[in-house]
Amino acid sequence: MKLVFAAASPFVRKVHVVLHETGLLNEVEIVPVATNPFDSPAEVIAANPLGKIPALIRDEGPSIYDSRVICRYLDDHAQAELYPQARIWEVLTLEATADAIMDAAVAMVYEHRFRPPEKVFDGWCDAQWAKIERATSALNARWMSHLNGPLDAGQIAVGCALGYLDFRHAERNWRKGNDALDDWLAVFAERDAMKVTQPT
Ligand SMILES: N[C@@H](CCC(=O)N[C@@H](CS)C(=O)NCC(=O)O)C(=O)O
Repeated sequence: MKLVFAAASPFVRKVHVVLHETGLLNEVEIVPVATNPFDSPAEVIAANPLGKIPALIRDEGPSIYDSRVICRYLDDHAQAELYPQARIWEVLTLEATADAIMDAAVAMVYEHRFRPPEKVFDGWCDAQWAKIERATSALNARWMSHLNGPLDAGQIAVGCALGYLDFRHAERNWRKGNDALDDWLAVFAERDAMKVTQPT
């Protein structure tokens, strides 16, 4: 299998962490690419017509995307129980929450990176950040017992989403008012899989 990959992407990191945690890393060749909404290399489009990463090129069968599908596929392949049936709706909701944080955070980066400066809409970025604030606050208030439970794909996604906020939006300080989540990340970030996949 081949993983279409960029180290800065939080969605790719999620898959990369799952590869480490499930022991599947040696089964996957990493294919580094640079892609953006205006310019996707042919190898990315061949794996995902939407031009987005990650995509997993399988040895048998068509390529699969997006990160949620790939994580679930790898978990199934490794029988790793990162999507335990007993907690499946909570795990999927947690992963969806983390992915939405990533979507909003990446959109803020793109707003500055790809628009001419005079067309950057600060109010729109603030609205994206408001989504992130509501989501991190909900995680802090309602999800701590789940986050502190046995490892699952929802926790991995949250770890990668918060890591991306530190990487790209540190000045907005998601930690303010979210002490429990901050404490949780300090421990979770010490996992080997998180340490070796830090965004660059
Ligand atoms: N829902 C997708 C989101 C993937 C995504 O937005 N990836 C970004 C990189 S962080 C990308 O490929 N951007 C290029 C584009 O939007 O065309 C997933 O979970 O894989």
